Amino acid sequence: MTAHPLSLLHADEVAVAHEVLSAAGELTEGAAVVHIVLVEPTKEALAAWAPGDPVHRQLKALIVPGPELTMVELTIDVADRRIVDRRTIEGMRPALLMGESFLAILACHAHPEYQAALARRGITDTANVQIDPWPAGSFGYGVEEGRRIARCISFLRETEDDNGYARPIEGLIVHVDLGRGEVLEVIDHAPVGTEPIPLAPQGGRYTAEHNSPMRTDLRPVEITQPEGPSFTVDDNLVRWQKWSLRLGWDPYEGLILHQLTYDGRSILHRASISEMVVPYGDPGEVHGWKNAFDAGEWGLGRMTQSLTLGCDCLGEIHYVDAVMANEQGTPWVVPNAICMHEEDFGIGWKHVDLSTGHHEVRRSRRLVISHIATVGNYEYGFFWYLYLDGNIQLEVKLTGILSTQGVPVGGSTPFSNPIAPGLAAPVHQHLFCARLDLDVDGTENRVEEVQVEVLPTGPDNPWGNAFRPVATVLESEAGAQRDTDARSSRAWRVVNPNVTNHVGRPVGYKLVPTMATPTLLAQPDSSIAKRAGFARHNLWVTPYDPSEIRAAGEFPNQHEGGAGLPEWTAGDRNLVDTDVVLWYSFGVTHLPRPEDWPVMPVEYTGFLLAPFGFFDRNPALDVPPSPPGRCHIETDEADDPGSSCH
Ligand SMILES: [Cu+2]
Repeated sequence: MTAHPLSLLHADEVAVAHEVLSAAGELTEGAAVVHIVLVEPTKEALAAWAPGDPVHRQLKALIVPGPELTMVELTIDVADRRIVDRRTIEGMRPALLMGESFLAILACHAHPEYQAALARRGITDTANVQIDPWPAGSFGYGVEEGRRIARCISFLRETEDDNGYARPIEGLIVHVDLGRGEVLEVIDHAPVGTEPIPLAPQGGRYTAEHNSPMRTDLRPVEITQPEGPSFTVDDNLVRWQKWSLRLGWDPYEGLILHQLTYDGRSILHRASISEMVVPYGDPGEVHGWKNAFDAGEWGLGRMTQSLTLGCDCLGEIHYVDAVMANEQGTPWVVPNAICMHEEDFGIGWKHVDLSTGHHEVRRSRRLVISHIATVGNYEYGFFWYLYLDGNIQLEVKLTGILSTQGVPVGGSTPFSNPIAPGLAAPVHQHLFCARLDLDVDGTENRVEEVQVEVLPTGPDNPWGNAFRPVATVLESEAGAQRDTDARSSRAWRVVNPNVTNHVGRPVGYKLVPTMATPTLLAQPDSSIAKRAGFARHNLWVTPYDPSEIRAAGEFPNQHEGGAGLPEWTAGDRNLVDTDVVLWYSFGVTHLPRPEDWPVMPVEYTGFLLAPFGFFDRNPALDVPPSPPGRCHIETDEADDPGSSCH
C-alpha cells in the first residue's frame, strides 16, 4: 500500500498500468511506451490530505503507436485498474526513444552510402565504428516534416573498449527517420575529389591500465560514522537535523525535492531541474545544428546511472532506486540511482575573543542528495545540499567526454579549441533551468530583486563611499525576466508579507547566483533561441500552475520553439502576494582546453538558496561544539597526523 500521495512510483504500480494498457489494446505491435509517471497531486490536494487518509494514485502513460507524429496520453487509476482519461497529441515528438535510437544505429551501419563514406576514409572494418544519434533540432528541412529524426555522427574505436571520441569521422552525418528506422540522407561534407579530414593520430583512453604508472603517494582517507548517519528515511520521507523533504523522481527532471521544510516551516514545495540545453557555437554545417535538450530530449532521469559505494559516494550511504517504465511499459528499476549521505564541510562558524582568547568553532555539515546522468558523451551530477544553517544549494558537476571534431594536425577553427593533435572541440554552452516552487512560510509570497545601489558623491555622500541595499518588487511576469549582475550583488528574495521576523521584516529566502553564469549566446532570431527561450534570461517568475513544469515545454524534440516559459509568461500575470515559482537558468560557457581531454575534470555550476530574515538569528547556534578529544590543540602533537583538528 502506498504510504503518501507523493511516495515514489512503485514497480507494482507500473505493472498495473501495463496490465491495464494491454487489456485496453493500447500496446499494439510497433508501439513504444515513452514513459509511465506519477500524476503528482496538486498543492491543494496535498494540503487536504492527512496521514491515514486513503492514497488514491493516478499514473500517466505516453505511448507512440507508430512512426507518425501521433502520441496517446492515458491516465490510469491504479486502485480501480482502469483508464480514466485518454487524449491524442498530434504534431509533437517525444524524447528520443532508446529502441529507435538503437535501430537508427543499425540502419546507418547497413546503408551502402554510409559504408562508402567510411571506405573513402580507409575504414572497411566497421565493427568498431561508434554511431551517436543526436536530436535533430528544428531547421525547416521539408523532408523532416511529420517525422521523428535523429542526426547520427560517427567515431572510430580501435577496439570495442576504446574511447571513440578520440577519432571523430569528421564531416559524415546521417539523417535517420527514427519511427521508420530508415536512412533519409547520408551527408558527406568532404566533397568527392577532396580528401576527408584524416582521423586523429592519438587515442584517448582514460582507464587506469592505459594511464600507468598511477601515482603511489595518495594515502587513504577513511570516512567513519561509528554511530551511523544522522538522517532517517521512511518511505520517501527524509529527515535530517531540522530538515524534512520527500524524494521524487521523473524520467526527464531526474531528482525532485518535494515539501522541503525546516523546523516544520515550509520553504520549497517542489524543486527540480526542469530543462537543460547544450547549444554549440560553430556556425558550420557539420557542428552548427548541434543542440541537445538533455532533459526533454534525452531525460536526466532516464539516463541516470547506478552509483557505487566508495567511488561515487563516501561514508554511510543510503541509496534509493529509481523506478520508471521501459519502452515495453513494464517496470524498469535503476538500482542505487539516488545517493544520500552526510558530509563534513569545514567550519560552519568561528570566533576568537581577542580579549579573553576564548575560542568557539562549529563544524559545518551537509546532507547530500545526488544522482548522476550520462547523456551521450557527457556526465551531469546533480548534488542538492542542505546545511545546518538553513542554506540550500544545488551544485551541478559536469564531467565526461567532450563532443569532438576532427581537424588537420596543427589546426583548429575559429569556433573550436584544439585539445589533442588532429582533435578539437567546438565551443558550446551547458544551460540548466531549475524550477523552484518556493513556499516561504506559506504559499502567498512575492519576489524582490535585491541589489546594492551606489550613490554619487555629493552632500549625502561627501566621502563617495556610500552604497545601500535596494529591493524592487517584481510585479508581473514581463518585468520578472532578469539577468544576474555581479557588480551590484543582484539576487532575488522570495518573501512572505504575512509573516514577519523579530526585526519586523517579512521572512524570506534569497536565490543567490554563486558563480558567474551566462545566458544563451545564440542570436534571438536563431532556431535555438526560439526553442530554448528559458535560457535567454537567468530568472523568470511565474504564478504557480501545476501544468507548467518543463521550461521549454513538454515536447522540445524538433519543436520549432516558443513553448514553455515564453508562452506562459506572454500573459504577463500578476506575481504580487500570490504563489510564485522561480525559474533559474544557469550554467557554463565551455571553451574546451587540453586538460578537458580525454575525460573532463569536474566543472561546477549551481546556485544557493539562503535564508534572508527567515530566522531571527544564526540558526546554527545550537550546533554543539565538537566533542572533547575530537578537537584538540596540542603543541607537542602539532606534526602528528593523528591529531584530528588543528
Ligand atoms: Cu562542455
